Amino acid sequence: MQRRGFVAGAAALFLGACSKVADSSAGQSLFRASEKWHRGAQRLLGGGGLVKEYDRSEISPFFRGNGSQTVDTPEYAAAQAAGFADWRLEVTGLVTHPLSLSLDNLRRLPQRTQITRHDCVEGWSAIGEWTGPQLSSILEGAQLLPEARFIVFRCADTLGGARYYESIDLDDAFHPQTIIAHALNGEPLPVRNGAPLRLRVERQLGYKHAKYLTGIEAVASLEGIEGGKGGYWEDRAGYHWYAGI
Ligand SMILES: Nc1nc2c(c(=O)[nH]1)N[C@H]1C(S)=C(S)[C@@H](COP(=O)(O)O)O[C@H]1N2
Ligand SMILES: [Mo]
Repeated sequence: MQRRGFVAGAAALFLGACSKVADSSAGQSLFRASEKWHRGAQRLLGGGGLVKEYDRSEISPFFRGNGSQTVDTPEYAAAQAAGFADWRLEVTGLVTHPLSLSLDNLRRLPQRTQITRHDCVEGWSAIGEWTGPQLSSILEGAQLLPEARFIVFRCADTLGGARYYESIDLDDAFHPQTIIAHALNGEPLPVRNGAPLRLRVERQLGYKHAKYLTGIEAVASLEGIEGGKGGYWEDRAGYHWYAGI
């Protein structure tokens, strides 16, 4: 019953967020999606479970930035100057209801806050408190088509001339600790950490946590997307696509 209340609330928010969504069909599809979600969640909780969450006292005094530390375009500078008021997260690909979500839309979804440890392959770690909606709520609103198997994350920054991107499977996409974070340690995300939106996918290494998010795309296969290996570093340096910790 609690779940139903939550889903009804999420449906109302998405109806407000997206004019493409027709009232009754969206409501029904959210119920169906929630049942599917529940099966997935039970499987996950029975299997892998949650990664460790830390105490407030363990938060690192400074969460360093790594890789891109800003987005070097006039558009990003303008967006930053405007407090990211016009930033949109586009939800596209194999979904019934494409969405275009503002930061306000994302802040009004049910929020999850988690204090986790970030591990970078370059040999450093930091503990931070991240807040944002679960990716699962967003995907419930968009309603994945049955062919969807991966979620691709599109970023605003380029590194060495190529756009950063990442991807995860649906197990990680629907994991309770997978969130689209808009805040770090109770403040809007600093630019170096991916303002205004970044992925937290807590069972995997740092390079999977795409910063400067502009889009989420549901796809059936990673073939044909950029270098075809599912991520910026996977394409270039042979990093593993599944970077489980
Ligand atoms: N868009 C984008 N996302 C990115 C990167 C990047 O360069 N661009 N670097 C990755 C790497 S290797 C790490 S360790 C983390 C660093 O996150 P931080 O800058 O918040 O420390 O972001 C990841 N996500
Ligand atoms: Mo990293």
